[in-house]
Amino acid sequence: MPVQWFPGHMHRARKQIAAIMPSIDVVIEILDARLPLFSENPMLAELRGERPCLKVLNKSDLADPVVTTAWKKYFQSQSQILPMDIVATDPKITRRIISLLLKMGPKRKLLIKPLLCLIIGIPNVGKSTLMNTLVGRKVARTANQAAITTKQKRVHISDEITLYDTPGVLWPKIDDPQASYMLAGSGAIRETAMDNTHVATWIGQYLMSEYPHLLQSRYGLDGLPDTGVALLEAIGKKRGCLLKGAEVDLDKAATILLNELRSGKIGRISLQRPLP
Ligand SMILES: Nc1nc2c(ncn2[C@@H]2O[C@H](COP(=O)(O)OP(=O)(O)OP(=O)(O)O)[C@@H](O)[C@H]2O)c(=O)[nH]1
Ligand SMILES: [Mg+2]
Repeated sequence: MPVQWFPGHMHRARKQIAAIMPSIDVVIEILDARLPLFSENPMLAELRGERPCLKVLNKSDLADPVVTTAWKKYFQSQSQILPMDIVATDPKITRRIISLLLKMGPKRKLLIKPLLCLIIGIPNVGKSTLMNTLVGRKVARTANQAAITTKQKRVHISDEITLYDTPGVLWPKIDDPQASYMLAGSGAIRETAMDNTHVATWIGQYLMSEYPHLLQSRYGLDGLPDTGVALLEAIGKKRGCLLKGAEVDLDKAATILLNELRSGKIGRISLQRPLP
């Protein structure tokens, strides 16, 4: 199912990123640690070109740690790229990131011209959260919904570094069905742009194959069914999501599964693994 969700503010954001890129010293690209390649926007890679790039695998507290280690190795092999896994809400990351940015940028008299750093990434990966953490106070609104930031924002974090936060940008058409379902499952696509039950059915199937024990323990299931729809029915029954005539409300069960996946209640789950 191809997804087309590219509202007007994303068009504008893409143009603004292209306009400012020539003056940028270091790019901080935030990927979702649970699905690093699906969350890597090819359009942004083109705009970034050969600029030094700190690839931040954010929300690593929600991802399977073994898979995250494999992803860091994968990105280490790319030139001009430094990968690190973080939790953007954790103030302990600040010193490390700032010292890396200063090392990666060109050497110059910083007090005269601060290093210009641009935070980019798809919606809801934690760009504004990272900006707030690096600045040490709340300068940008954050929320667990895609497309919260709609305007580029500049903040001086010290005499040495100026940081730009940008609106999350997807690409005009996501053709790969697996990518679109996983992106929706992670929370990067507004729920109005995709069918919740379809997404949860797909994600449910994936979880049954990759993380069966976490599913069974979260929903108190003795065994697992064969299909994603049957899984939603089982979850709906356990949680009392019933319509008239004892039929399961699949939409409610889908919302439960997706919300509990996104908040980490099911466990630490990665939605993509590097190819062996
Ligand atoms: N568990 C967890 N949640 C995080 C982390 N970083 C950010 N979040 C949450 O993710 C949600 C989205 O964060 P934002 O900073 O608004 O994301 P954004 O990339 O700026 O999103 P847009 O402005 O819509 O593009 C918020 O609810 C944050 O609290 C993290 O490392 N771990
Ligand atoms: Mg934001």
